[in-house]
Amino acid sequence: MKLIVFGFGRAGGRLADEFARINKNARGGRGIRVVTDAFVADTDAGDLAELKHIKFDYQHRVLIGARQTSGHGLAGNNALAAGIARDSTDALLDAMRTDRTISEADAFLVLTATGGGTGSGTAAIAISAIRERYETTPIFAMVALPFEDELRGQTRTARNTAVCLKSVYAVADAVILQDNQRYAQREYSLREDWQQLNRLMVAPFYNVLSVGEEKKAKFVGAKNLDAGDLIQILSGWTALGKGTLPLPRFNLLRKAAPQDGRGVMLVDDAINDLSVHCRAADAARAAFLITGPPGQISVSLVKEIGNHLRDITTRAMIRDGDYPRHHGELEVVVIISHLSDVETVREYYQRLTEAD
Ligand SMILES: Nc1nc2c(ncn2[C@@H]2O[C@H](COP(=O)(O)OP(=O)(O)OP(=O)(O)O)[C@@H](O)[C@H]2O)c(=O)[nH]1
Ligand SMILES: [Mg+2]
Repeated sequence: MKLIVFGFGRAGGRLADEFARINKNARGGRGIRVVTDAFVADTDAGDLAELKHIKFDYQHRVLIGARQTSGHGLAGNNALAAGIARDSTDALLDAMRTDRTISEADAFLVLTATGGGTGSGTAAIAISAIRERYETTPIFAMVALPFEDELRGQTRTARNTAVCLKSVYAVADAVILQDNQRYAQREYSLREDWQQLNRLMVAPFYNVLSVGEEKKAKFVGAKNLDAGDLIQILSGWTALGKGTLPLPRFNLLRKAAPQDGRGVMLVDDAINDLSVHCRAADAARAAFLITGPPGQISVSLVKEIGNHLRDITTRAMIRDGDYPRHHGELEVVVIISHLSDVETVREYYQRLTEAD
């Protein structure tokens, strides 16, 4: 699957930059493209300048609201951002107009944090504008939710988050939730290290986007997971997680034992790793991709993974694929989508009604 990514605000811009980076890896290491083009819009000129992989021109790094903020950001004012976004939709669409790669992309991915001003206020308006122009291309959003300590006594962050979630959910085909707090819980240092945090958030996409783009027969598995499958699965509130299992060297030579529990372990690891706290049983759709050295992906392993995921999602329609690529480890990425309930989202909405 090939994406056009569009990041808004500081976090959105850095996440877009990270997608641009994995695309460079995919091109260099695999000879395929997973991102056709990457754009960023921000009210903060300094943050735009800091990005490393997004093309360095004003069409790919779009400064918006310069008149209102003189390039210094909005310090969390998401209402002002919405106004700026409405005035800037032409500039945003113009940035893409000259882009010949748009027609090659399978979907848009809009990226933002929910807690700030610029990204949280801009994302939904941008999605609507993109939708009007490119009617048939799916538009997915991926949003970074704030750390817990940002919510203490700071009602603006919580409020921005609720407003952003509501507005983006209303217009995007799917909203992938990435809770910063989930990552900080696992490793506190991620609270300080943005680059590492963003790498972890984007990492599950590398194989998931690559698998459907592989042309060489030896890298094509028994069952593909391509753009069509992903578009069918991605819908509404969505979470994803990655489970890995290192393979001892000697294991590579051995035939994998049938249904030996590794599939269950991989799925449980991925579910523990989900990008937002939610219940797999609330998902109406799900997908998994198993990546690993060819000899290690047996029919029985794929079956074991599928059965376990079916057990824990109970009612989800499941798409799956295998990708004979990795060396040295097995990786399973699980996507659970069309979630009927996400506790974290519910809590933000509740805070909003309480505050009013
Ligand atoms: N995952 C992730 N979260 C980030 C990053 N930078 C900031 N955040 C989070 O994003 C929220 C703030 O959003 P920003 O993206 O900085 O804000 P903005 O959209 O630029 O808006 P203003 O600067 O307020 O106009 C906070 O909850 C931060 O914890 C990042 O690089 N990655
Ligand atoms: Mg900013």
